[in-house]
Amino acid sequence: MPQFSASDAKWMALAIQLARKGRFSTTPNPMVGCVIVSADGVLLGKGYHQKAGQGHAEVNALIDAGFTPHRGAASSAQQSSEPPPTDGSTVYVTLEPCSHTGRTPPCANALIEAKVGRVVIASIDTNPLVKNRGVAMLREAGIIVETGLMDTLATDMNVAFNYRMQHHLPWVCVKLACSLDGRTALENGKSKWITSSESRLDVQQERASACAILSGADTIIADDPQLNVREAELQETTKTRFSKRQKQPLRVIIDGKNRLNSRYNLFNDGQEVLVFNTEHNPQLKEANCQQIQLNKKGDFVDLKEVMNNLAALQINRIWTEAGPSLCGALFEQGLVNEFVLYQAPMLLGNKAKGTINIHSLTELDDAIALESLEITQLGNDLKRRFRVKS
Ligand code: AOF
Ligand code: ZN
Repeated sequence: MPQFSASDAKWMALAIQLARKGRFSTTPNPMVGCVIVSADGVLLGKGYHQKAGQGHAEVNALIDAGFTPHRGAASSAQQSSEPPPTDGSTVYVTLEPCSHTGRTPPCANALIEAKVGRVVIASIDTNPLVKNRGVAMLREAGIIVETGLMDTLATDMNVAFNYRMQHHLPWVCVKLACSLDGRTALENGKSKWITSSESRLDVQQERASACAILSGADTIIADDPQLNVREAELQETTKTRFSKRQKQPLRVIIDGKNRLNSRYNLFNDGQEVLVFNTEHNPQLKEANCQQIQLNKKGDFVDLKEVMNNLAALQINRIWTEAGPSLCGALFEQGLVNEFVLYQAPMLLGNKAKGTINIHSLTELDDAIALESLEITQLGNDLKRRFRVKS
């Protein structure tokens, strides 16, 4: 493990901060930030990846430093007359520079062209097209490459992207809002707004960070929700304009018994919806949605197949807002990676509805174990984030 200095840590922390600016827009790509510093410690350029198909973080930072990469003959002329402004500089990048030609040319080549002297990388790219190849290309060109500075932070930031790359499955987060006695709604179905306005604004950020929002027919029938990101609400808390993102998260609805029809709100707002069922639903003829038929497993559409389909659509992070049956089935089938609980300080009593129906547990040893990651106070509510232990 290389020894990193305090100034290395300072620059990488800046690169991580920059990377996070892309959190609502990079999907299906990872978040990446990059900072370029001269040999005598002056900041030359910085950049981050904003959107798939647009410049990668390194290219944006090089341009900010006054060097335009990937210009072929023009670029050689630029380099032969005088050294590039990035000659001998150190590059701090949160993800291994790419080695492949995807939507854009390889960043490793851009850094070689720019004659940088040293590249410090936080985490290695889990994309099999890149993994360790970016490092090898840079080293072959004589550039000093050091890896692992703030690796955990950088890896966690892209946990959903990494999971899809490694397991060919999306990273599934289940959200629940409940009372102190673990209830979501009264027996008569009244559940709107048991949590504070702060929690509801926080949900907007979570939705905006997701590639897809998953729900079931039960929830659509009970609440007729829109399950979208409301730009004004997001802006209120993050000061980030959501419209910079190409599109809203894909709404994904499980309707195993074809109970939905085209009159529900989410089929009429012009944004994308994908419905998974087991037989084509003619009642959705007028709805703005795509239907995919899958096999049945128990009472449900086969949820593993749902996830396989979503991974094939390059969905990294799924935010689930669903009722107790779908949430329970996801847990029972081992498809949940993360759990976010908003808990409001009230008691709703025994007749109120529960949160997660899990039928299969009889022994304590079989309990689903969660690791607590974070506790935040939002108004009067507590938000808790857990990771499911694998
Ligand atoms: C980098 N810097 O800023 C990003 C990287 O299709 P493309 O060209 O956008 O490439 C996407 C892949 O490139 C993505 O899956 C990941 O492996 C890497 N992302 N790499 O050097 C960046 N966003
Ligand atoms: Zn790249």
